[in-house]
Amino acid sequence: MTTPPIEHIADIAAAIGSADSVCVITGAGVSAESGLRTFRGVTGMTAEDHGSMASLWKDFDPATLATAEAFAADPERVTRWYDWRRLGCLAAEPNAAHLGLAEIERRVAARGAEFTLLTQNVDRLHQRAGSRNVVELHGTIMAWRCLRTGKEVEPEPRPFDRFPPRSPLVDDSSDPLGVLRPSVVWFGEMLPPDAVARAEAAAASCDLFLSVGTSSVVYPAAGFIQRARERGADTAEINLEPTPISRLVRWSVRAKAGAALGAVAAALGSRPGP
Ligand code: BV8
Repeated sequence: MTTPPIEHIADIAAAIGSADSVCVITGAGVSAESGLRTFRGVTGMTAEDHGSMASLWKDFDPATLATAEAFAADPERVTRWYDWRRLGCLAAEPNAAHLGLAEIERRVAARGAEFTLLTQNVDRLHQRAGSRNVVELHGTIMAWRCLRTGKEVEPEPRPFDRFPPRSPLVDDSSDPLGVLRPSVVWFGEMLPPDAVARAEAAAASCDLFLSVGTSSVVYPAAGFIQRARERGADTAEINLEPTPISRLVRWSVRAKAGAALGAVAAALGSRPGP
């Protein structure tokens, strides 16, 4: 049985091809096809698709662990969870969604137009796929911050040997602040001001705002689309299931991010011009 064509691909490709500025926001759904678990909702993946990532995940609830309070209460448990996720991200490969967005960025930039990729993901798969203008709204699991100095380090790609991990920037092994926490934005924490400023500017100046693989329930990330709508930009969403923005966007695509973004990149490639 042939799969039906994905709707609105030609419309989205045409909007990208004629835009002076494109702003895309992604969430965990873009990394689902790389085997990384999402926070909420369906993924269309099975437990075995996630391999070892499926085993421990069921014991951990991100909403309760992705907080400074959880870290203060049990730094060992929280840093074990984040180190396990970090190793899962390192073992994962970018999928067709990441590669499609990198190709779309290359084509937009080749025309001299602006392309900004806002991501809520902390896995660095966009950068590994070749995306360049990436704004990490929620930080990254690949960097960890010393509580004593506030400085960031990028740990080696192997498991920490103790939890919470000791900071290499603090010699005094008895210093209780001589430990590392993941450089991600926890619930209740402010987003990096420079990331917010870049996101606001991109959303407020784009001709097309495309939301991919996010449940659009976490703020302020879920609010940037409003800046684009206020400007009268075209808006589109690619997501496996309906979200609070599905009825607001001009083109709502119910499909897997890999297939949809691959189709958009292909449609762009078949258009005249660079
Ligand atoms: C803050 C990093 C000031 C850590 C994360 C209004 C304004 C401001 C704040 C708030 C507000 N209302 C409430 C708040 C507080 C809170 C918030 O938004 N809570 C929500 C839950 C109601 N916001 C904050 O705390 C933020 N801080 O604003 O500070 C402040 C403080 C207190 C009070 C007021 C103001 C900080 C938010 C950042 C939290 N950190 N992560 C980590 O990764 O561990 S958030 C976490 O959720 C991840 O970053 C994740 O990316 C993000 C959003 O989730 P999604 O990416 O959307 O993933 P999800 O699983 O939900 O959805 C995936 C979607 O993909 C699904 O729809 C699925 O159908 C789809 N899908 C799956 N597979 C595929 C697919 N689609 C296509 N293809 C597929 N293959």
